[in-house]
Amino acid sequence: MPFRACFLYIRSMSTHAALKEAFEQAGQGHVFRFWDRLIEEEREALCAQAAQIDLSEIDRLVKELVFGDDAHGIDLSDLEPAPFIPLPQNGGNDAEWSKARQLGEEALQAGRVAAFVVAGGQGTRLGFDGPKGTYPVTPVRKHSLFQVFAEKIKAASDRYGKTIPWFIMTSNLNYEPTVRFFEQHAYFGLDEDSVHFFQQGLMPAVDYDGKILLETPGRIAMTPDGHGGALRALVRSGAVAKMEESGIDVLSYFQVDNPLVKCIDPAFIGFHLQANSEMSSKMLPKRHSKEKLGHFCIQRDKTVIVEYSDMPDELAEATDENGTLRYLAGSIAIHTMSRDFIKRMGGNDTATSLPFHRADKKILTVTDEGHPMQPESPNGVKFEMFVFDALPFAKQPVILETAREDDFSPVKNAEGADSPQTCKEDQLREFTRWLKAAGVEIETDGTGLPAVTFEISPLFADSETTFVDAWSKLANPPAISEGLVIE
Ligand code: UD2
Repeated sequence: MPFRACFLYIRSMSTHAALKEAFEQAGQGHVFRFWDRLIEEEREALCAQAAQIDLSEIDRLVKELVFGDDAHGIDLSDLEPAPFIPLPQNGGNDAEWSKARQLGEEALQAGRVAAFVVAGGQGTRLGFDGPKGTYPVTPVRKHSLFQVFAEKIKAASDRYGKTIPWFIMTSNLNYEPTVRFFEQHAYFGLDEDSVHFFQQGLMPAVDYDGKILLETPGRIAMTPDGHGGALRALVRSGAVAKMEESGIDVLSYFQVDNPLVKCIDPAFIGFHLQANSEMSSKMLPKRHSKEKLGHFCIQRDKTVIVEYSDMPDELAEATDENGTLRYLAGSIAIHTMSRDFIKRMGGNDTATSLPFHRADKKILTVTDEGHPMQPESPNGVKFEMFVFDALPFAKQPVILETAREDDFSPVKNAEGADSPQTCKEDQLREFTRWLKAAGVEIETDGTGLPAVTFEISPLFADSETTFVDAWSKLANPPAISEGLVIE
């Protein structure tokens, strides 16, 4: 045997022996059951995966979340609806909003803010093959979600005179194609050095007997650890250190599926800073009790979000004397976080570690003979952390109302609610409102949907105010017609 092969062989045998022993003691020795038929590289890779797994954590999670009485492990005691700061048009104080906006703008001009998108999910519901951020979402040009965000971030950077760095969390499922997509599109006009990709952590999936699943005879089924893994990953990837070096202390967090999001919202940043908050979140009134948005609640003086699927019907459906939902405030997963909070939450202190949630999934695995097996119904459990579980740890959390039509229309499902069709229509309604605000007459149906499909580039305008201003400066404003792109 050549020297290197011999060295690798001896090393993998000794690593293997130690790992196998530890896995056997933890009742997970089956992970190595195909060892004899693996080639050297596969053995190395399997050992590398196995070495990442915290067996005592898996043992605890299996006991709590797979076998536990309350398998979802959610504490629903003492919940009350959470208060929020309303929009000016809904009773909020105009002067306070202006002051907050100004404070946020000052922070942006001082270069204190970075953008952050979580894009490590699989997007299985949409049935789109590829990283979700590459989904062609705009009505005319079919620009990708990533391009929309990139252009909004560029527009804000130009407006405030400071480059806004952008952190992008991917996972083992989509890191390479995501980076390639940005390279192919020349970073959508952003400075390449201001875009930072990193991967989130992984957790092994287990079957209903609590046994770690193999994806192939030589590979453990490892899956992303949920968007809550962002806090650890921001620290471990060096993103927090980068923020420190460049004087950034505020992170604007959003999800990859929502092209309407104000990636950078000065008023939101301002309210967060003014309150000395560590983590702030946007809310909007739920359309109905079953809308798939987490519920903002207060639980024993702490602000918490209870995911819609965990909220008991009698609470979700409860109404006040006016017939309004008691738990009206829905979370649209837009947050502002302070850098030091991320550092504290993403470190190794178990006192600040986020809980794991159980997700029952169809997990590709192998038969006893080692043949691939794609299950037709859920065959196991993934463990995921949710970023909003950081809220109860945050000092002075602010919950701020936002207008749905200006901030939220996600692409989640192939059809029906939150689909490409509803999202396209919501983009068109927003563009139309901006045109009307600029005094342009445009025919719409009763829902504000225009008869023609057109598009406004975020580089032309990214809000009603910026649109009205930019439009007023056009020497020859175009007629609004099918396929028009205002850029
Ligand atoms: C989320 C919220 C829901 C509501 C809704 C608004 C949870 C559990 N629920 O529901 O309350 O706010 O959004 O749209 O968050 N992701 C990762 N890594 C992972 C898993 C997910 O980066 O391991 C990203 C994913 O790429 C996406 C975001 O997190 O950008 C949301 O993921 P989702 O589609 O699973 O969340 P959803 O729609 O169930």
